Amino acid sequence: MTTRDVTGQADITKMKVEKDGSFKRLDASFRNSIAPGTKFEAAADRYHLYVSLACPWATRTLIVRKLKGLEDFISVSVVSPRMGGNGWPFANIDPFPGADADTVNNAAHVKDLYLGVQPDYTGRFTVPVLWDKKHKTIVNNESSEIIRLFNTAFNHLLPADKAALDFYPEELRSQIDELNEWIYPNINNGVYRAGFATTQEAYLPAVNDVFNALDKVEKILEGKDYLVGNKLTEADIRLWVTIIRFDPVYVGHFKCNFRTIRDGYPAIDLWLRKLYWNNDAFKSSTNFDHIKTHYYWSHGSINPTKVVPAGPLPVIRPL
Ligand SMILES: N[C@@H](CCC(=O)N[C@@H](CS)C(=O)NCC(=O)O)C(=O)O
Repeated sequence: MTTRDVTGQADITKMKVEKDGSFKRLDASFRNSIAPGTKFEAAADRYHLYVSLACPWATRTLIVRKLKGLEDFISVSVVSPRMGGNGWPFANIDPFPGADADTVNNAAHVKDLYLGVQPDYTGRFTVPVLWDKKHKTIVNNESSEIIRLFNTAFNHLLPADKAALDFYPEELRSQIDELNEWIYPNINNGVYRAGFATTQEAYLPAVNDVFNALDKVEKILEGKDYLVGNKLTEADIRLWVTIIRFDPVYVGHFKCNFRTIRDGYPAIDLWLRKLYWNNDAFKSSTNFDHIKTHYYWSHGSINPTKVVPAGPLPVIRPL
């Protein structure tokens, strides 16, 4: 552990923005793989996933864990959505409905996991965290890499039908990569660039990027169930976690209010609702109470009253 003052790293309201008022996301720090013959090998009951049900990046990992049938291989702890001065708390500190205590490390906050592994860690204390119970350390804290690990690393231990599921298939990789390349900066991270901007000059280009990219996605999804290759891929999963939060949070809290998804983007909205209502991996990984509470409660610089809006009603429309 450490005796350093880490409030600047843990408290989102003290997060530094760039001089021009724009938000730049730091790269994740723990980037290991799970592979045969390495320090981290696939095994049953060895790995643990720390998530927030509010966090879009963490939700990607939960969806892929469920789709691949990895529930018995990778246990999960859900933090409280109320991220405060010490970052994400576990339920023993903040018993929010649906939050868990940390039964693996007995941590009070997610920051304790990072500082326990690396006392001089200077990054942010983010979720998701993929934890190795054998070496008592962090394997990876970058969701885009964790979903690729889940996609293949446990295949030899899984039943054939689950092993065969491939959300990053060889033949579609270049198309998936190409989509990820503009969807990530303009939509996934674009909503944060708009919402965390502290000047009009930083906000305006960011919000324009979001809606220009949504216009592009709308065209791609017209008459289609999936973004690429007529099958579910990681490109859908990566985009979906942002779109499901759009009307409930990003329209209001992050000022992304040119249009809502439900009334402005019929093809995206249908794709969103079909995945939510027809595929339990998506629905069971979504908790609107955690989502709304987290953003409106935790970002004191954007919403100092912490009042959580009651709408939209319904939070997602039926099919
Ligand atoms: N690159 C990371 C980003 C994860 C991330 O930013 N998570 C947010 C929650 S949505 C977080 O934990 N933030 C805490 C903080 O910055 O203090 C990933 O995709 O896994």
